[in-house]
Amino acid sequence: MKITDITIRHLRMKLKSPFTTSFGTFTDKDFLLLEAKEEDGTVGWGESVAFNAPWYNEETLQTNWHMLEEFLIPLILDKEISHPNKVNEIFAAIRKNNMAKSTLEGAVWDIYAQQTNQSLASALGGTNDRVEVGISIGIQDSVDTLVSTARGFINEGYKRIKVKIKPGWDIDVMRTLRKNFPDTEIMADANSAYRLKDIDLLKQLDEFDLMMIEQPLASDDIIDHARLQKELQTPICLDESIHSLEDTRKAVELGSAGIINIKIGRVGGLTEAKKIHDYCQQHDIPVWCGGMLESGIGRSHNVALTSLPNFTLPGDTASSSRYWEKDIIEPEVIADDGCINVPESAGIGYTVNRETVESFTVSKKDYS
Ligand code: OSB
Ligand code: MG
Repeated sequence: MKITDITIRHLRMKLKSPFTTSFGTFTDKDFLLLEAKEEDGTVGWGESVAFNAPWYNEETLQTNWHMLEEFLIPLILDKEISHPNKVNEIFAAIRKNNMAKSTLEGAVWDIYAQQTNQSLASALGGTNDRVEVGISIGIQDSVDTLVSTARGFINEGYKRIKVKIKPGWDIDVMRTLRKNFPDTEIMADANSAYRLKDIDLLKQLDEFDLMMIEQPLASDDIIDHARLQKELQTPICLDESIHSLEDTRKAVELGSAGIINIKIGRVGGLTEAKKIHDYCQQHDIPVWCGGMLESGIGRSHNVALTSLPNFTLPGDTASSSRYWEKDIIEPEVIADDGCINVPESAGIGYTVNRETVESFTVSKKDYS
């Protein structure tokens, strides 16, 4: 295939309610949407999960735009691409910038799935037609609010509750949550808010029978996580520290994690995400698909990826309506009783509503 035209748009969508992590609060979601057109007119979409500031990792919406415009798009435009799994080889000379790479690679996968008349899930080798999801709850103003918020999502059927923690919002919060919901699958995500010196505090979390604790230590660490895991009963799940299959192999060999969170953008695209999935499957490491407060495009890619067989733990891809008054795809992503049906039609299996996309567009630029 040959990509002849690309459009990048900066979209801003208002979140229904603010989302707070240990690194900051989101009220709006600013992100890049990439539209690519193949020679035969087929259109594919990719979403960048980079935020507008470098809190989660070093990439931002603007650095992604720069990388795409100056380096990545010129490597793809009007060049013959034999298969979407070759895109990250084409990008190999460019270091890191995984979220930028993933934005373009995702659109190429979408085009390929449509041209071969299969769902994106099937194109990736997915086998599950219904995937389980949980919900990620940000840091709240009070524990009472957290408990009532969690109760609402549990009643909606979400398969597990993930709670953001940070120093001062951790042990007592998790104790109260466990007391209120003795039979619910619960986990905590620290987004790198602790260090190895906090080991005695982190060990107290073992008491609450959590499914896992996600990324307790530094965002670039796999050494201290291995030391911590030896002292903890609760499995550690790595998010921020995993950027590639190689990172995964090293973390698994060191014993830094018992579970891996796969985010397509963080690892540079669907091809690398699938490789990590396959490696973890061979090594009995369960995986789940993380979320980045995506719009419908990113959400649809997450659903397709989650259809692979080793996604045995509920992901973070909740219903569109948990985040947005109106999403940019139709139908919206719907989790009913905590499960999403994987679309079977060709490509991402959802239709992009161009009018809605335009209404959220802050700026755009064409490349051809
Ligand atoms: O660490 O998984 C994370 C949101 C923003 C940045 C990082 C993370 C998150 C979430 C929310 O946990 C996941 C979602 O609902 O999309
Ligand atoms: Mg996380």
